[in-house]
Amino acid sequence: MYFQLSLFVTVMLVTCYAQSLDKCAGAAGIPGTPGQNGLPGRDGRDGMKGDTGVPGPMGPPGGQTGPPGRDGLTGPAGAPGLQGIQGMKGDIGPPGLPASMDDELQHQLVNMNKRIKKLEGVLFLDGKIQHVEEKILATDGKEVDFKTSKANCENVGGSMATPTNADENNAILTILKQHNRYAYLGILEGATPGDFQDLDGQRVNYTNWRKNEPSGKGKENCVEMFTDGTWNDKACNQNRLTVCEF
Ligand SMILES: [Ca+2]
Repeated sequence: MYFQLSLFVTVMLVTCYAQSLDKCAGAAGIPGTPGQNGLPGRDGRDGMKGDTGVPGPMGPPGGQTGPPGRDGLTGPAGAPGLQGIQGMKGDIGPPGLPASMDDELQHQLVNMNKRIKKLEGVLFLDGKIQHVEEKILATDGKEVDFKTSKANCENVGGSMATPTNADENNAILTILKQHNRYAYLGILEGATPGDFQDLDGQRVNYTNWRKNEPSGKGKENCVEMFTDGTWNDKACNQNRLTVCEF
């Protein structure tokens, strides 16, 4: 601005000098004050759209949780659990019909009895068993000592044959004759020599000793039956035919 004002005064002085010295006698006026700045111009038009910027850095951990994933495959079966506590005892059921009044049960019992008798007949016919009253006698055909013979009979639910009368003695004798062997009986000598007892410890009432037997005087604690049905006291370690009663 100052430069423009100086230039203006200089031009006026030169002009005056060129026309006439009289007409340029007055002094130059005081320069006016600078004008005020104009108003700001209007906004220009929008420029062109810029390029897409580079992706920003990954955010800090702890962002929002994503949606749940799908269910995984079924795992192997677990170990069995502990056994539960035993349940309470149930109530007593209603009273049943007395067996004597149950016609169906009675019918079945009669048929079962008939069936058993038939089977006994088959076994007797084949020489497999002897029976006296309710007692059935049979052998496994093996000759063993007293202890083994006793165990063999008990293992099949019976006991060593122990005759309590002549009929039972004869039934055992029939088996001995079939095999032509002697057999131990279910009788043992007690603590007192000559005191022979059955395997329940009861003194035997029926005996069939051979003449001059028993002769062991406490040294022969077992009893064997000969093939004529008579008895003899004998050591227990001999091998004799096993005959059991059921
Ligand atoms: Ca003897």
